[in-house]
Order: sequence, then structure tokens, then C-alpha cells
Amino acid sequence: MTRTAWASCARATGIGLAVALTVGWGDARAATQTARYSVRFDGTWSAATHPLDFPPNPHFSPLIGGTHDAGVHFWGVGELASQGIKDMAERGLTSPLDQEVGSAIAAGHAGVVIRGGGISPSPGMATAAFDISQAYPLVTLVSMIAPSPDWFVGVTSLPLFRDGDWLDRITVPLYAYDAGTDCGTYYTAPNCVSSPPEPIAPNGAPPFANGTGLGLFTFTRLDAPTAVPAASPAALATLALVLSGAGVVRARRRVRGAADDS
Ligand SMILES: [Ca+2]
Repeated sequence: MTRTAWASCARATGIGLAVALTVGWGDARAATQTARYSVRFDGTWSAATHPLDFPPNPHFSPLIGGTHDAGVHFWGVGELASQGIKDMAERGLTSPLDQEVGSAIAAGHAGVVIRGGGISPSPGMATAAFDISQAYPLVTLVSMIAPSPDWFVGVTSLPLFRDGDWLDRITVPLYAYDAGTDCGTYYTAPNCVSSPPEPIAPNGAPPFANGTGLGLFTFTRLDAPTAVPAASPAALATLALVLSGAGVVRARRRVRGAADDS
């Protein structure tokens, strides 16, 4: 029986959904086409984690990204940065990266633009929420390390649908990348155009030589069905008893109602 059918059944018999939840959908439930997630961005970057040349006003720019399929991606190690990635990494702008996701939506390869808060100052926390579908099960999300020449953190093409179902939760450590568009080598370096531009790469600048991460993304599913064990024969028997009992009660009410009319 499908979940919808269970709910209809529960409504029809006048018993609460709680009875249906008691037996649960268990492992038999099919993955939903869509899911809703929150992402919590914990910025841990601080003078304690990255003491070398730690800058004043440490912050992360507003989260920007999107959901998409494997037919498109917005950045990757070894590739030249798009204008959207360049402007995000150098200036903390959410546009035109949002327009690049918008173009992918129009082309049938992306689902939604994801927008969220920034962190100021770091360490700190920001959040975003978004809907995602099996058609566009990958997430790309980025934020500028600021101040910096062209340094950023983020994920690219992170799958939230795996092995036939949506992940309940996934935490991703964040490390610094270099967008390859500015040749500055320290946080507050003056503007320096990389000509020609270099591919995006793990950030080898001195402040990150200690290999310490700058934060975490934690994606948590918001609409997951209640986690319960699979229905046992005993639980199904109990449900059958409750359902038949409910039918008896309804029949008795009809009889009593008829008696009252007489
Ligand atoms: Ca650079």
C-alpha cells in the first residue's frame, strides 16, 4: 500500500495517522521524486586555525549555487573559472553565477538557484534551504574567503540522491580553492590579474599550508518521513484489529442514530 493510500485509509476510518506511522513505511517506501534540504555553513576559519597573516574583517560571502544534473557543472579543479566563479571568488558577488545557473535551468540542466547568507565575521554560521528533485540531484554551492585575492570554498556536483534514496544528512569539510584569476598570494594583496588565467586548483597559498579546513557544509533533509522500523506481522495484525474496531464503532453509531430517530 502506498503512503497516500495509507493516509486515505486512515482518514476514511477516522483513526489518526499515528496508527499508520506506528507500523511505518519501513524499507518498502519508495524514494520521493523531490526532497527539501537545509544547508548549514559553519565557518571555522579564524586566527586560531590559520594564524599566518590572518586578515582583519574575516568573512565569507553569501552562499550561491544551484541544483543540477550531470549535463552541466559550474566549476571544477583543473578548469578555468567562469565569470560567475571569478566574480564570486574575487568580489563575493552572487551574480552572474546566479545567471549561469539560470541559463542551465533554461537549458533543462538545472533545477533551482540556491541562495543563502554569508558569515561575518568568521568564525560564524549561515544557512540556506532549497528543494531538489531526482531530475537535478546534484548541488553546487560556493562562498568567497574574504578578504582574499580569488579564494573560495564550496562543493561542486555533490550528489544528495544516492543508492536509490535521498541522504538524510551529509557533512562536507571545506578547504580553500584558488579561482586562478588573481595572482595575489596573501589575503590583502592588491589586485593582480592572472594573465592568462590559471585553472582552478586547491589553494597552495602560504596561509593554507597547514592543511586545516575552513569550515563545514552540513546538508540535512527537512522532509524525510519519520524514521521507523519496517512493519512487522504483529504490527500489521494490530492495525487490522484497529481498523476493524473502527468499523464496529461506526456501525454502532449508525444503529444508535437510527434508534434515536425512532
Ligand atoms: Ca589566485
